[in-house]
Amino acid sequence: MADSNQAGMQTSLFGDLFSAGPEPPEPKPTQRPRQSAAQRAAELNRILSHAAYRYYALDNPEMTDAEFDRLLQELLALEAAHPELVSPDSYTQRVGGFVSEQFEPVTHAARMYSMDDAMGLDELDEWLARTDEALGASEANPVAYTCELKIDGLGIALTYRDGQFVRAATRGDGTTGENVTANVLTVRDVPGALAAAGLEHVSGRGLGSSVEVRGEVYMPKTSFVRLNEDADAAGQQPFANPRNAAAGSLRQKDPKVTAHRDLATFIYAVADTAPLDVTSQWEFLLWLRSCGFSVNPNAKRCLSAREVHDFCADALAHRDDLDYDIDGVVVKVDSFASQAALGFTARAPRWAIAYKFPPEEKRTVLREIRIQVGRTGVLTPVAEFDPVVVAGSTIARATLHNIDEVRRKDVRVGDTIVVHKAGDVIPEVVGPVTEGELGPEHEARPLWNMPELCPSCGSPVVREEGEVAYRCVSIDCPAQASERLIHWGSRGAMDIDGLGDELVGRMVEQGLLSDVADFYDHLTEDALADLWTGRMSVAGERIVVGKTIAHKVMAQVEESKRRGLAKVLFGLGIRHVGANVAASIAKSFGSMEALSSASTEDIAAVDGVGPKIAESLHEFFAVPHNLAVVERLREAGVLMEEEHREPERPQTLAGLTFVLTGSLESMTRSAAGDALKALGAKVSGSVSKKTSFVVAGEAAGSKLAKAQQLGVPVLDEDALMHILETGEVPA
Ligand code: 3B8
Repeated sequence: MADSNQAGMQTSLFGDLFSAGPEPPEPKPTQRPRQSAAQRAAELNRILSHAAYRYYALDNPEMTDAEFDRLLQELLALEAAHPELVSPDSYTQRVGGFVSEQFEPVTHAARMYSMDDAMGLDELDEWLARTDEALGASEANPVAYTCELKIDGLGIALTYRDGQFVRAATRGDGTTGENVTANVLTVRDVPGALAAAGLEHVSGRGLGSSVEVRGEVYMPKTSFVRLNEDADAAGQQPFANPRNAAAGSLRQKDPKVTAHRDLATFIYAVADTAPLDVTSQWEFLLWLRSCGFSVNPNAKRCLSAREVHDFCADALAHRDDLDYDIDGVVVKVDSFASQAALGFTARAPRWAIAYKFPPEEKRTVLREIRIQVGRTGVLTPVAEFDPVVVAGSTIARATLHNIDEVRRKDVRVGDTIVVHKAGDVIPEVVGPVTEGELGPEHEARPLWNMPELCPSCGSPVVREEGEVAYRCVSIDCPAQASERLIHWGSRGAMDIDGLGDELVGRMVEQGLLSDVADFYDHLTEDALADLWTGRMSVAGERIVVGKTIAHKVMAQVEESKRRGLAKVLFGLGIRHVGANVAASIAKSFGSMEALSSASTEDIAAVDGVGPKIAESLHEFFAVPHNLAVVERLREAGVLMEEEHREPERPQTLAGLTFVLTGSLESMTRSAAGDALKALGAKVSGSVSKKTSFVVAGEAAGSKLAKAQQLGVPVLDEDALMHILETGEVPA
């Protein structure tokens, strides 16, 4: 941590970047039918509990945060007016969150509270006034408040024993969380040990030299976008927002998967402040930094409501400049002594409040639901609406994912709709506006339906049992062909520069391309240049332009031959095979030859590859047309080996020939063969005098007999494992 950073925290590190803007509008209340207060409270409790379950336990919210907050506020107001309605099991008395059964439960050193929300600056002012009064503030002696950005991540508790990181747990229900230590170990900014500078300020007294710090785990927006691009390319469902992506990543059963996700933390609290020789939140943040934790630099110690307001306005104005989502500002009484004096209610500290930003939602008109045909033939409905500016950029379309989503949201062409950006990044349709006059208009519009024919090729569309997606299964659907070819040339795949969507579309239309091998054995520079010539009017230069572009594209095509197996595999657009999966597989098999003859089990044995992916690859290689395309790629000189096979093991078995027979317990024969080859050995299918060793598994037959007859040494599975581990053959 640099000293300049510490100094910078005295005044917001946003510095001059910030300028105060107009106050945000208050959210509008919704209309609803008359009900008794008790009925409404019961209903709100039911809705909120269900929504919280979807949000916390399933990572699959079905309500916007804004809607949730509004309902919670309504319940709080109702209970304030009718105190008899407050029961111990009311949602307002709960900390929120659920404990999942997948991970071992962990009891927090002290309850992890959540905070009360302030839904507008007025509510924030009320809280500030109340708190000032409770602490006996005066003009001469103002209360200091520390303002922090409210990170929209997942609450996490990190335990250090004797200065060493030993455990990480999610917030859970506030009392009990989930043990996610193995996954958090892969988060790069979580220190493995507390820095000595920090330990100097901890007395061993009372805490058994154990410290539990708290903060948020989040996924940077840029990493979230990349992750979703990969998911999309692999035909997988994208995450709705960075928070869900972080939750999904943190709750992976396999930490290796988490390790490939870019997660980060901001730490801001501790379970027990007593053993620390710091006396305020401000000093505490500095202490956290000196320990080596990531502490958000955009914090400020404020001495008046005015300063707190300015901080909130600055945060709102600059939220788009940050690479992580924030959903408000946390205002805390700075002094630990004052915090202790104020204490806690049943659900939250009295000394802190979460000022929530007004939701950035806009209204617009849904003009069309267009169908996009992807490279796997999936038909995706896309909402096309009048352009609106949301969270700093203009949006005009948003995916509706599938027909179920269209039905769930019940959007109809012509509706006035509410749109926002999920995670401040991805345009999303929230739903139709059905209040007032717009309600009957909405009801009068017809429901939208998936087309029965593919809009690109006119073939009938099918929906397989148990699948949400409708697909065009025609093999000569031009939309699919174009998408596949565009994908092949995309940056993560073969990286063929200059290959725009429009150009590919035209090449397909003109019959220059229909599959990826055509790039290498069919497409010619002249034919490509003719695309422009053919569209020529009278201007002679356009021929030259065509020739220049054609030359460049063909040079790129030639260059792309050397990208290697991982890129080829990803480029082929095999279902479920994203860039990361392709890289692991390429590394593990080394060649297309080895992969195409591998069994599903062999493939599934690769780190990070599940049975679904293995099955999909196996299916791909079972289709003759696909094999033919791969063969043509090979003949055209496209490299289908992975050159960077790391870690390269010493070739200690060079010159030796192995024959594998019978079935092995710990791996398949083919995987064992690859492992031997990785050490430089040759693997043969038949035993001869030249065979160095025969490895005999269970139920070995004629090959074992032949080996014994020829006097070829026979090894059992244990001996094989020893060779694979050490790289050495028995004397
Ligand atoms: C007390 C203090 C909860 C929180 C807190 O960025 C408490 O301080 C809390 F009971 O949840 N999301 C923050 C953030 C969250 C909390 C906090 N400070 N900066 C956040």
